[in-house]
Amino acid sequence: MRLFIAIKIPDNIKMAIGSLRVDIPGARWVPAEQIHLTLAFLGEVKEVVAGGVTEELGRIQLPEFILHFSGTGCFPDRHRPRVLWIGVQPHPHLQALAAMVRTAVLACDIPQEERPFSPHITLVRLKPAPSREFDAFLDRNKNLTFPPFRVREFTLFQSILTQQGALHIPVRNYPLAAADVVSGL
Ligand code: 2AM
Repeated sequence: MRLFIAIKIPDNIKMAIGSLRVDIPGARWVPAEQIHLTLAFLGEVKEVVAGGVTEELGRIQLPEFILHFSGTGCFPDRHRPRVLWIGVQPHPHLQALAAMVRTAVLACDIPQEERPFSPHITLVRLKPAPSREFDAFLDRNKNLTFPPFRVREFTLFQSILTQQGALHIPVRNYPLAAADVVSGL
């Protein structure tokens, strides 16, 4: 099974993000209902390994925290855009969560990329050819903000690839501790 670990985004923010959709040549927009914040991508794993991941993730202990999304940007850069994203303001608990998830995944012998965790919300995947529409979108949305939201859990997802695109199915939610909430502001 193909797995990844992510933070779900509340419906009101997914709708607000979904409403940004405009015509950009070569762009494939992530369907609004699929928008998420990826913590780790596992790829194809055997069912027995998936069982181990489920167990390791269950050991993670971290308090709830508040996240803010703002602005837009692209990977690898504005001149060769492959991914257009919405920015996530840094938060120590988010970094800690990503690090703990990474440790849990590595403990199950699933390789992870070396590059540092760079939190983002993928909005568009596109051919690396900037266009007037693409530039206009980035300029128009560079100061975009969304209501903050409290992260209460993270989720192990299965991704099923179909001819209509990927289906993301939550396998298990892992609650964070409802302790003192640190806003990170
Ligand atoms: P991203 O869009 O946040 O960058 C589910 O498929 C998620 O896993 C995607 O949204 C993507 O995260 C990440 N992902 C998919 N394929 C990947 C790959 N080959 N390498 C790394 N991350 C991948």
